[in-house]
Amino acid sequence: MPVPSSFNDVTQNKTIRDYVGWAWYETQFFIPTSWNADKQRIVLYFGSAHYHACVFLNGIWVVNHTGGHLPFQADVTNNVKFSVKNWLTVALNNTLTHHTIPQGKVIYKDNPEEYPEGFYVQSVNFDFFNYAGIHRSVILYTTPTVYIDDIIVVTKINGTTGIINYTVAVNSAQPSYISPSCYVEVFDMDDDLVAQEKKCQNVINVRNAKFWWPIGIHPQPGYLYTLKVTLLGGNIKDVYYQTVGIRTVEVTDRTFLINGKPFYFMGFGKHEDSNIRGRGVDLPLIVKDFNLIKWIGANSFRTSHYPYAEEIMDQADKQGIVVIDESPAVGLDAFDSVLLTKHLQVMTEMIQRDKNHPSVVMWSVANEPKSSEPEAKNYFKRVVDHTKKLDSSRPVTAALSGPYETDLAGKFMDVIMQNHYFGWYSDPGYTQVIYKQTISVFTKSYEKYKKPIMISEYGADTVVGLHMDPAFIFTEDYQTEYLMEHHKAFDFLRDKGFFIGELIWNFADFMTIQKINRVVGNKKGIFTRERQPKAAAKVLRCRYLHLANQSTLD
Ligand code: E9O
Repeated sequence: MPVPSSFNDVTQNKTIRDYVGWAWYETQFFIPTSWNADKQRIVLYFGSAHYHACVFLNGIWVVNHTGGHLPFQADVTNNVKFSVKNWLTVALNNTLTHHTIPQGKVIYKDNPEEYPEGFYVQSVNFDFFNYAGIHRSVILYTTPTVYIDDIIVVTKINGTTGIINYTVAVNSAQPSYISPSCYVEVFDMDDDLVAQEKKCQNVINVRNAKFWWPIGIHPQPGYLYTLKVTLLGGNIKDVYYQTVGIRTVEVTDRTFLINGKPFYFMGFGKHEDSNIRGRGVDLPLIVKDFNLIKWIGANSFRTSHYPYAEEIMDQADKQGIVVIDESPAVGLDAFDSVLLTKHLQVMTEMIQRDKNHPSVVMWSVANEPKSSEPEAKNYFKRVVDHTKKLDSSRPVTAALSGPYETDLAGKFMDVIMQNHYFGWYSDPGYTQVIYKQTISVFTKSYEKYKKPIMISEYGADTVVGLHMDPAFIFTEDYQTEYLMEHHKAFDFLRDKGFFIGELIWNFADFMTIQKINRVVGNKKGIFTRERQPKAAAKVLRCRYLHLANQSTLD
């Protein structure tokens, strides 16, 4: 099996495509003997592996991880062999249950007259294919034995001064060591040194700073400084380069502010999904997607419905694309303490990984939970409290889809996101209902929550090449008309001042499980799965570029 990739679509074997259970990966590698001579700490790092992973090195267990979308690693200094082959073995299990995030259910069909012996299926609480495999790169890296374990950066702005609040965490593979000191330098994008400090925790002021701005409102979006952290003391030597975007995020009762300026989200819900590699990291695809985002004039996306690869987050930072970082908690339908513990854990891991990305302006804790269930109230209070405890610098949100009247989760959020499908899942074919229903639901929701509100999904399945006029569902003409009706309503709502964004469902067509309302996947893409534009892309491009022109800073 290639790594990184999903295993499902690489072979001609249906059993592998639809596989549920343990899958085994194995590979061999050599390590340079110089790593031994230098007494390096050797770490084995997985960008992600879906879903439960057990890792063995040379036959010895080294680490387990649960959850398919976040990294994990093991110190393998004492497990590796030099001069001879190393064997790396990974057992992966993609089974989803009531107590995994996201949830699923294994259904056994034990009627031998109707089903082959041992037949079972994996049902899932979500609308995308449960791709599995080692989805992101696996890396061996070294550090000195006393090393920089973590860096936390929070930025503020005071007039033209950028304020970088940083904390360096130092760790050691040896039980006792002399605590080193830190030397911290800040370089701008021309590699000029603009500030320096001597402590492992401090505040650095960057005068006349260039701030991190989203694309579309500033001529130089995505400005990044580099924090060079050096450990000093005895023969200790470790260096880490951490990029920093100086920006602030704030929420009032009706606006979303980046660097004190109102920000209007225009973009997409996306997926990590493509032909053959499934959810596996694919660098050309990442670059293509960012080029399409820029071509269409969008400024943001939501990592629906799980944290995306670090390569994607780095691109978002560099290109000034704003990200709503979503946890894998999609479609939760029960809220017990076992699930809660796992949900808190995944929030911890996600914030641990993504806290320093300036592009990440908001944490989305869930998508479409059954938030009218009585247990949802305490559950989401706990999830939001936990998230804010880990990161008080970003607002928290969730994509809600149930009736706002009975929703119990929204009151804990700083921003309300809602998914609505007027003229699609309700009143299909009748685009004339969209304007009124959209205005009505958002106006009333705002009255209930009194918080900034945005649409996090709206969309219509569209089979590329199908045309009909007057528009008919599934045609490109219907998707175009559907969008235009929504845009009229969004403009009305924008004028009211509390409506802060529009994210269309979806960026591109994507694969789902086989079911009778999905014709080889979900076709709500503005682009096809091959990343070619449907007719509606032109409408969207026209709108986004026009709106971006209106919000350009002087
Ligand atoms: C989640 C997303 O992953 N939201 C779904 C998307 C879809 O296309 C899916 O791909 O189905 C839409 C949920 C719609 C909820 C509203 C139902 C209203 C019934 C009348």
